[in-house]
Amino acid sequence: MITIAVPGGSRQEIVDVMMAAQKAYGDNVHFLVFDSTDNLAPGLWTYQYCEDEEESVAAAVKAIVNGDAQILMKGLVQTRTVLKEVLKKENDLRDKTLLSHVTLVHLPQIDRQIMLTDAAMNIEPTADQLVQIIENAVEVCHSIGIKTPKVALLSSAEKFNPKMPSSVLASEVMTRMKDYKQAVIYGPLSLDLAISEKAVRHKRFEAPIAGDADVIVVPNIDVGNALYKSFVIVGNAVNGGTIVGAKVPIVLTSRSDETESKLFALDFAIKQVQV
Ligand code: COD
Repeated sequence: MITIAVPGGSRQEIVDVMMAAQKAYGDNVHFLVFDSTDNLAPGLWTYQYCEDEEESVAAAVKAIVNGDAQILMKGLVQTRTVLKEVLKKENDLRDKTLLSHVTLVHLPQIDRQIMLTDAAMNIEPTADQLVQIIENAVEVCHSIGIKTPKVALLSSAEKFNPKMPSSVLASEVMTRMKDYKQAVIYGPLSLDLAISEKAVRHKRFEAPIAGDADVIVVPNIDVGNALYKSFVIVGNAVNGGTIVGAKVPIVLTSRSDETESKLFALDFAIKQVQV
């Protein structure tokens, strides 16, 4: 059985997710809810009263540290509060040097799943940090069965432009990862050439990644966040976001995500735990 600690979990939109998860997984999942109110049906989950958001987050992270839960899922609390608690040295939850955000995106219009990183944690990564972000995402790909993922370094154009920061960043990452064997890394690449085979045909583009990227690596959080939200709002995508590189996966959903997206994110985290 997998136990999931949920700070701010007794709010209706989170209750909906937990009920959907119990329908999908039955007794294989159990929730520990930390909140100031309890509107849950008794027996379905374990509730612990907490005075406020900070206390809920601290108690949920403590449940992870003590080994009482294997996944942390953000309820209706601030993302920053969760991330800051997870990063506290005394909690010793860092597994890799850098924690990062990986979103599994189901894009119905091209009938594909891709990963997007980092749309929610690292604000302006350096080239060295981007290498770690890529390694974290590749590890996730391996854990869900993608053996040699294709990793596209996003920019606005495929041609190197020394005046364009994302282009320079992509080129620096390419240099650092030239001997990397666990994935195909390629950039700079524009979004269309990374994920659209139609655009590739149209532009007669040829490269190790040509419309078939498994992972989109963004140069900074603003690009990632805008892409995450536009995939959902205009692309009808279902997104599942997790923080990786910690000792347990952390499910980070956005308040505006539908129940389906939140459940998709939880399912993505469960797959990572079941390796
Ligand atoms: N991985 C590992 N350690 C880290 C990371 C990381 N990604 N980020 C910071 N640390 C370590 C630092 O090395 C340091 O030891 C300590 O944590 C504190 O570092 P600060 O002072 O730079 O970090 P904070 O606490 O001010 O901020 C860390 C956040 C992750 C909260 C910050 O980067 C942030 O606000 N990110 C965006 C979160 C957000 O708002 N997302 C929602 C939009 S989708």
